[in-house]
Amino acid sequence: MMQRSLVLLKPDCIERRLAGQIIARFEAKGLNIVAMKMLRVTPELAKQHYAEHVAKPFYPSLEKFITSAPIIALAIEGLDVIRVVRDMLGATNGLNAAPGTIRGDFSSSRQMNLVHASDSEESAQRELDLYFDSAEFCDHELLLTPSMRAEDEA
Ligand code: FUP
Repeated sequence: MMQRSLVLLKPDCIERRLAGQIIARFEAKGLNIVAMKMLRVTPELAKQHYAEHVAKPFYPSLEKFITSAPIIALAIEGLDVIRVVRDMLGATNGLNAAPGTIRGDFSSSRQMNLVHASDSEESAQRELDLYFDSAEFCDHELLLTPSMRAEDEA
C-alpha cells in the first residue's frame, strides 16, 4: 500500500552532521522524499508531537533535547513506507538496535537515537499535519520508478 511517513532527523543528527548519510539511505532504498524542511522544534510543538509521553518522567529531558538544535523534517512516500522506515531505523534504544539499521550503526543511546519515524497510519497523518501544510508537499513520480519495482508491485 502506498503510504507517507513523517521522519525527523533529530538534533543529535544535525549536531553530528549525519543528515546527508541518513537521507542517502532513504534515497538508496528507493523511497520518495515528497517534503523536507529544517526547523527548530518549540516546546509547544514538542508537547504536541510527544503527547503520549508528556506525563512520563523522561519527558522534560526529551523536550530539552528535541528543542536543543534544529531538526530536519521529511515526508517520505513509498510502498508500506511506515513499516519499511521503522525497520530501517531499528530498535528505539541504539544499544539494542541491530547492526545495519540506522540506530544500530550510529547511535548508542535511547534518547539520542538520531531519527524519528511515524509508527502507524494514524500517527503518520497526525504527525504530517503537525509539521507540514498541504502546499508544502511536492507530489511527483520519479522517472526511474519502473527501474525500481515492477508495475504489479504498485
Ligand atoms: P520511537 O517510537 O522508537 O521513537 O520510541 P518511543 O515512542 O517509545 O519514544 C519516543 C522518544 O522518547 C524516543 F526517541 C526515545 C525517547 N525516550 C527516552 O528518552 N526515554 C525513555 O525512557 C523512553 C523513550
